[in-house]
Amino acid sequence: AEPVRLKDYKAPDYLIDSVDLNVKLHPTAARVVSRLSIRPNPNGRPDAALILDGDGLIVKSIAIDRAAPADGVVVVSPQQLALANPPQRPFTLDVETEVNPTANSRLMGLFRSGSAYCTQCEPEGFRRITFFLDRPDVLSVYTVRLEASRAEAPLLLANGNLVEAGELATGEDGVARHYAVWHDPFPKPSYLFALVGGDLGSIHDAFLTRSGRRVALGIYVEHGKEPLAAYAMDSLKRAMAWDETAFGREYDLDVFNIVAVSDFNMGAMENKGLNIFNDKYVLASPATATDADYAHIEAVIAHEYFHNWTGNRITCRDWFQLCLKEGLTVFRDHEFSSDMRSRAVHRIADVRALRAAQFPEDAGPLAHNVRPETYYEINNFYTATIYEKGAEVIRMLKVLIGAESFSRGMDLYFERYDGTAATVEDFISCFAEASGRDLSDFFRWYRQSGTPLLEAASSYDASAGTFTLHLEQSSKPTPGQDHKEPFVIPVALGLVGPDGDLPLKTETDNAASAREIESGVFVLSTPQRTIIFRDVESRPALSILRGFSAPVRLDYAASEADLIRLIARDSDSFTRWQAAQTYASRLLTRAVADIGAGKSPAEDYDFVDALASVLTESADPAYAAQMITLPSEADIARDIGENIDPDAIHAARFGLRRAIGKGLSSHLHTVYARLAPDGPYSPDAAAAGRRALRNAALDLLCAGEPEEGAALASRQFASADTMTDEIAALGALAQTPGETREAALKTFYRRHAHDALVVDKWFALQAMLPDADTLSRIKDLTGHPAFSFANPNRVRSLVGAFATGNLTRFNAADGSGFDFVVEIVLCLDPKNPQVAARLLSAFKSWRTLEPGRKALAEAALRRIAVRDVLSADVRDIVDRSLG
Ligand code: BAL
Ligand code: ZN
Repeated sequence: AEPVRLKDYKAPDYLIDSVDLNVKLHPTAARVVSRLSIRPNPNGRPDAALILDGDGLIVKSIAIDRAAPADGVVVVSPQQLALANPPQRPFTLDVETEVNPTANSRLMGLFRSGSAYCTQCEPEGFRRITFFLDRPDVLSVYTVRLEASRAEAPLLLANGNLVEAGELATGEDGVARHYAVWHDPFPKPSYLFALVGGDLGSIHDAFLTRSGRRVALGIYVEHGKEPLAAYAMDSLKRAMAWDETAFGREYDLDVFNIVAVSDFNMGAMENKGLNIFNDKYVLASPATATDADYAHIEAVIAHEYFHNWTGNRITCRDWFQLCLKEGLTVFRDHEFSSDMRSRAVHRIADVRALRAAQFPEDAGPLAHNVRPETYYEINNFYTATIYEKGAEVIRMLKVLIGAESFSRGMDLYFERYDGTAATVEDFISCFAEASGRDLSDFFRWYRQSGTPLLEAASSYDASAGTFTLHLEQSSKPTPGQDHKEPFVIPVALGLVGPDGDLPLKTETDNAASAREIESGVFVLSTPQRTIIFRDVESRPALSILRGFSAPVRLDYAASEADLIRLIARDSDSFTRWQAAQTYASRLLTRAVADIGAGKSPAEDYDFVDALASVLTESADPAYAAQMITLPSEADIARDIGENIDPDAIHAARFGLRRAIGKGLSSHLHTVYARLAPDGPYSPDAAAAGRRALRNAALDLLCAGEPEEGAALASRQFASADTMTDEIAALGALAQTPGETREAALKTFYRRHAHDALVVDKWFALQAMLPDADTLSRIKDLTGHPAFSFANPNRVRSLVGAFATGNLTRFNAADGSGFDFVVEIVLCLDPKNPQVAARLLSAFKSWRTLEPGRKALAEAALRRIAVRDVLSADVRDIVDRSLG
């Protein structure tokens, strides 16, 4: 097949002004009657054929201007409805189709989750409901009439506002039916269409917008789970209020509904006025959801709500512009969470996530631009690069042009592009105009893939009192891009003396350098740059990339004494944390080399002492928890970069955890006792921070003093009244194979067997055990009565957690981990290609492995590649992975 190319974009030849849908819900034969008001697009090609997209549709009837078309006028197949010579004036097209929601295992289009009917249309699911110009630049006003058995689906929801509802005469089958009509006045692309029918419980609230509009809020969940939606509702109201003050964005319909379902490919979906959610991002109680779950719920509820402006009111011209809505909306939800919680801690968590998910993507065969230029399967572009790097690029833009210009640019964007399908160029042009700056070089962040390497070198001249900093950027080739132009990299920095930040003075004092000095942000837009700081009285420690001002890899040979100074004195909370990570990474990299050479790694007391000071001096437990949490095994693998031996990495990390646990034993015990739960539960950031630090201390104690640690963990496991503490204790106990662990796992399952989201945690924890027999445990668990390949959350919790979260066992030296994941991908592909393809992308770093594992990973991928029948989703990932 040929890829879709950005350069081939053409405006649609026809527009669809309005869509009237009449949907009769039925488990196996839902009927969809669609009436489209179509007209030629004045910007399209005259007399062009009209080709509507379909996917697996059974056609029952067709009419043009309400009359049956003559033979040959319309050519239909399950995948397409074509009119070779459509009227060159406005006309209506009526099509009746039938679909089977129960058989829809792809969870795209109209499908069932439990007994409920729901939809997922982004990116190309609407064509699985009816024939349409299923592309984001065709905006239509939708009126949707839903009809269903009242017993089966007392609840009928669609986009927009409810216009009418009522009973229908009982039919010949004796079924009492009812209907509801929904109208969405805002023109929208088909990917934002949604409907829900079912028997669900709900909670309700209201929000008064700043201009006085009263919005009825509803969250719909499985009966009995209503109390678990309270935090989601609270998050929604906070998000609505925040978007008014932070971005001047007000909600625009009379209703905002959220429906939680348990079978969902994505996290959630921003359908206009009717968000549909994976229930994992809605349901929470202290006893079933961790603090991380609460934070995710708050972030995802906000994210989907924020799409109402960034995605829905202004949508994307084509799918190449996906980051226009996703990167921007992630940026907005990060800002929201930072305002709701600790900005410092949030930034660290966001950067950890970016490095864990996006950096490996950008460094491997699946690397792609933030704004891609070709694709075979758009489903595979809902990636960390589009989302997380897309958000980082916007954050960088704000750092570069300043908060005020950024805010003016956003206002301009909303004003100018409201009601349109826009491009990334449109977006960036608003900031160029608002700031008066030429952003054409900055645009390279959208056009070039790969993470740039920023190399910094410095020298200090005591007699001249100068500190010279040399910056250099380079970028390795990525698929399809051998040569890169220099990126525009804002480098936020400071010089730190023994007592804290030193004033910055540079040798040049023109207006540009004055601006840089004032902001602390030095822009590297060429391959190299040298900056000389003057009046520097003693050798400073360089604090570079403050706030993680650009998504780059940094190579700077800071001395260990400098790192210790930064850990103690850096005024920037991000670089202070980074100094501890850099120090740890250095020790770990050395330890991996030692282990590889058959030596035992040397201990480093200075680092342990520095962490001791953090524990005694830090006023913010959440921040201290981040400081004492070592880089993950995947972080270490990335820092090493090539010839990866995951077993050596695991051993090195375990060794350092043990050394810290031993060395800081008394500090950790003190912290653990001091932060014991007191008072009523609160999900807020302060209380969550105390739990985070206490559990980080427990983890290190278990490594340093296995017996004492296990005793603490057992007590915590028995008495925990929050899921955060319970699963942390279980995780701590699970570090040591044996009876205690197995008994705790059994107890946990018994306690929570009725709660699918908690059972997911139970599967995931076992999938990530580093033990040699983990794979056979996982294979057994696929036969567990609670396991199902049909539920994406379950597959992700067991197989996904194994493939992405268990570095040693997935990359086992005998290739068994690869073989297992390949087998699952092949078995899942015919049923749910999106979930299968996502699993397969766990192979994205296979080329960095040591030669033995690398060969086995390649052989496993080739076993997929040679298959004749694969979904487009899996074909695309496997071909690019091997490419
Ligand atoms: N648009 C897909 C789900 C999300 O990013 O909000
Ligand atoms: Zn989104």
